[in-house]
Amino acid sequence: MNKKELIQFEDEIAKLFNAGKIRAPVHLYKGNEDQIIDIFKNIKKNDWVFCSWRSHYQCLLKGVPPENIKKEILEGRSISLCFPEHKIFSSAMVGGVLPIAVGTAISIKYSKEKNSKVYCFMGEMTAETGIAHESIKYSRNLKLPIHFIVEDNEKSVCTDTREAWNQKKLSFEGKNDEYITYYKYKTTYPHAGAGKRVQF
Ligand SMILES: Cc1ncc(C[n+]2csc(CCOP(=O)(O)OP(=O)(O)O)c2C)c(N)n1
Repeated sequence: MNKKELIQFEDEIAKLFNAGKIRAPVHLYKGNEDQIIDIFKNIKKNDWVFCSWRSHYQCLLKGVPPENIKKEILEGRSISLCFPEHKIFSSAMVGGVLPIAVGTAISIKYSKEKNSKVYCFMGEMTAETGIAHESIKYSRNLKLPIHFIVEDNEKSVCTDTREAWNQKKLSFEGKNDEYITYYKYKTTYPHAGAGKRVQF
């Protein structure tokens, strides 16, 4: 799936949401297409992907058919999209998937099935939580087959993340190594919803 197709998918969901066809929260991406496409060049079919409430792009890039994703979203499940047959899982809890992702990486490390890796996406506010710090530290120290992606849109709902922590440079800002990819993007969508109707 290319950049244009990703944007088209989100724009269609935005229209459906604003028209009142989706009666549950949606969290849309915009402005990070180049970065996320680049990350998915390394993610294979057999790898595991863990996401937050914002996961439409990951599902599309993992190979879930767009019509299946749209169906789930229309049924109100955008916030926690899970497609086990495609090895992609999401949680609407801040930090919710992180220990599950780490546990999956532990299980790969100690099983005979060595041909898969875990990729775990999180926002920059999630990356500042204790559970993120512990998950990343543990994964590095035990050399687990996992890679964390920190996506920085500078906001936690409506709060400026750097202001909230009184911290000019965030904990993983600029990190790009075997265990972490950090990138910044500017979205044109609000935290949730699509600018009209009810916001969460
Ligand atoms: C345990 C928990 N606390 C609070 C929330 C409410 N909440 C939803 S998203 C969010 C902000 C997360 O910001 P960030 O990690 O930067 O991700 P973004 O939404 O910007 O992609 C918060 C506080 C939640 N979902 N779960």
